[in-house]
Amino acid sequence: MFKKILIANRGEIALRVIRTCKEMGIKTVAVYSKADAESLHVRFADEAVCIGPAPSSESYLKIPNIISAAEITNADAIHPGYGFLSENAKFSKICEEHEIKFIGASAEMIEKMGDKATAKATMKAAGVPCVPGSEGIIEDYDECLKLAKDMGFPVMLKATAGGGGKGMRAVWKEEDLEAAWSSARHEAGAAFGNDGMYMEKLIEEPRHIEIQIVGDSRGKACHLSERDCSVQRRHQKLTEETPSPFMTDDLRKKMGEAAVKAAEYIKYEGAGTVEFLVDKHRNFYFMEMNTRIQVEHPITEQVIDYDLIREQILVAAGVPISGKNYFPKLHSIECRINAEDPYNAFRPSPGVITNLHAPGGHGVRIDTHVYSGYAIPPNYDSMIAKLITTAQTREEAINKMKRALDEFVIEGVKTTIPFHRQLMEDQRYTSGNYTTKLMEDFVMDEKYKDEE
Ligand code: MV4
Repeated sequence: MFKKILIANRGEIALRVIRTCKEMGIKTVAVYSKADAESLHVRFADEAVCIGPAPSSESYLKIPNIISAAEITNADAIHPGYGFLSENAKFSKICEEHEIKFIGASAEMIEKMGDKATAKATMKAAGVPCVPGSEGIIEDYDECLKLAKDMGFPVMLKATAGGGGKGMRAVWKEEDLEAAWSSARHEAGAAFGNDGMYMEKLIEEPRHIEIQIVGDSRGKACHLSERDCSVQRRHQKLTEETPSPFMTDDLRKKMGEAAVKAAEYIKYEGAGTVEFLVDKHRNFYFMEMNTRIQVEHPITEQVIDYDLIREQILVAAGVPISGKNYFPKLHSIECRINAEDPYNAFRPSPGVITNLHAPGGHGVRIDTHVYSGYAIPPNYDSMIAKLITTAQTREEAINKMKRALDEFVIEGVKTTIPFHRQLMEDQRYTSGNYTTKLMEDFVMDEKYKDEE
């Protein structure tokens, strides 16, 4: 087993990894930027190394600084968390070259799954259902037009290097195709330095349902059921839940089997997520595979009583998995509490938290790095806490969430708490009958505003 793990991340996920390491008797090294000197991950780790100034590009993304920190402290593994270097093939490779175990995917795997057209072709070969569309990259506009006409509108143009909706266009009729093709291609080229495009049939009003998987070094994989992540705004998830209110036992079995097939086909090692689009007829299609631990992993942990970070560490150390699949026994919901103003287009609201009271009680979990007096730096993403409630049923988990949101006091900055209060009472949410379109016409009601 590893003796010392360096955590190449910040915020709540750095703390989350440190907690499991402590429970496993593994020493920890925190790295931090100058903006994070007062952060809890620095305080709770056994050692801490400053790796540069506030901008991520000069600290949390600076590979030589992180490798140096690992070498100075004699860390034998690096946990990258999510974001930053977690899906950076070069970093994974450099760790390997320095004989530091990267607790994540191999460079080869990251490259294969990071290129969406390649990932899709791989999954199709594995026998995982994919959205009908082009065979790989489209050569030119002539081919694009022919494909769209053969397939029939509406279609979706996607950038192979894409993610977060960049370089993606839904096209409903032929006269809009050429403009969409060229603007999506330019957007992708500028954003990723890769303007490769592919095409799919548009899935209307889909749900985003993902399957958590774990694979081991013997090539065996298992799944840990689904998370419904359909509540998103501009490709940012706001809340997630498991089980999905749209799920059936039969669909869970099929999607779980497809995800395991995907993982075993590529001999996936570690924790990963296979994302699917699910249409209104409960057809499901492979969308993307994430080769990292995800923000929303705690809801899975809550309903199947399993520590995913511990499992990542064990698998990275070569311990085989049990091989059995896991099914939810409870219902769990996560609300991402961001320092953003939901009444002002979710604009970031950095600053000092002047007063904080976190909710508690049965079935309430909070993963956070913030405290009263903490200054939220403007340099990083705005998530400051994850509020997770778990109960026997969805209705109870929602009621518990409402209660916990009402107890939560965060003063000094605007937060998304009022949004979540409203969502938990929105009929579209409470009925469970929501899709990725939910946020398109969501209007904040003043009555959920905190009194000032
Ligand atoms: C789609 C789609 C409809 N049809 N593909 C958005 C991000 C990217 N990774 C894939 N996405 C989509 N792909 C086809 N063929 C709709 C989306 C989509 C979406 C997917 C999941 C969650 C939220 C979304 C919001 C808008 C569009």
